[in-house]
Amino acid sequence: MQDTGRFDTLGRLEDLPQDYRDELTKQNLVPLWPSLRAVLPPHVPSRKTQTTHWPYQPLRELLIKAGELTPIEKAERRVLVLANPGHGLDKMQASAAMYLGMQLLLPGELAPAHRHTPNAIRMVVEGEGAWTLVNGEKCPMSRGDLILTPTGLWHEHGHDGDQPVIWLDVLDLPLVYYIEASYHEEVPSQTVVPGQGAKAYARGGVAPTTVFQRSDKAYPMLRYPWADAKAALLSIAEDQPDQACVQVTYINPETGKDAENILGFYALMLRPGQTLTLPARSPAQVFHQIEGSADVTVEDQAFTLAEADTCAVPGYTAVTLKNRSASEPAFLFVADESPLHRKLGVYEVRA
Ligand code: 1HN
Repeated sequence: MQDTGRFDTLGRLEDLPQDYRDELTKQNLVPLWPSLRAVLPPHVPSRKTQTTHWPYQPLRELLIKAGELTPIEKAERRVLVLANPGHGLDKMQASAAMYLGMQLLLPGELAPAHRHTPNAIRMVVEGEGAWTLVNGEKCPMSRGDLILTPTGLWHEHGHDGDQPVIWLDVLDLPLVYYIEASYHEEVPSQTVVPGQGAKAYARGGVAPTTVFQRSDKAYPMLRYPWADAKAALLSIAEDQPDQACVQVTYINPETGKDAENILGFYALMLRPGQTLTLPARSPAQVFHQIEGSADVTVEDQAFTLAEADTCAVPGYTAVTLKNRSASEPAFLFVADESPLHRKLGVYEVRA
């Protein structure tokens, strides 16, 4: 046989004498070679994340039921976690780095103030009258609004309306927990301070300035109203009729960088009848249907994202989205692990 310099079949654990293996264990040692191919598979990583679809209607029914079964005082945050079965439901992971939860706040309820090391965002799914207070800034919640609660910022949720309010929480909790950096702190309450980033940065190309100083806040903008993101998508689509991917990134308006450090957030518009294939990229992604509906194809799986449905897709996987309407645009919110992959130098797009 010709020597290729390749070692195709590595030794197994069972190939080693039992007394040798026992001695390794006693010394807290393990041989690498039986596991080498598992941790470094050829060309494509192994992924626990499975393509998973969470239709909104059954989830909503169970969440409303949770509102009857569990008072807010017994929950602090009344959330049903969207758990990816590939990771095991008890791990509360949508992907390696992303946590997803659907949270219910009933009229008059208060989810008390705290802060934690994981970064979070809220994508508002239904209801009016709720608000999140983030480091003193009162952020009203309406369908499609994105609200940041980045690492270390105090936040609490309240509700002055008369119908249930539901939102999607996206956190980098699995990653922060994995690196053993996840903890929280409590505070009795926050004082409301005037001023809103959503107003201060509402016009493109100008930034608030005080005696020639720009804001030095790490997170100058906390609420991204859906009306503004949608208007941006519609005007991009109108201005560039040939452009296939009509997408915006939620950014820190002072730095132009991603709004948070670990996960990326985007809004995507599908033109009427459009089919869009997103190339395989290294980060896992989450899609949430804000308006309209889309057929989703991921490898050999196909399903429909109806309004308010959510799905997770593993990294290194192409995704095809088809707007089911021939007359109306469809809008999706996307969360992914791109900022993390880029910072770590492992970000890839595969042709
Ligand atoms: C959290 O703080 C919230 O503040 C929601 O609404 C979900 C999941 C895990 C850890 C912290 C919130 C959370 C969370």
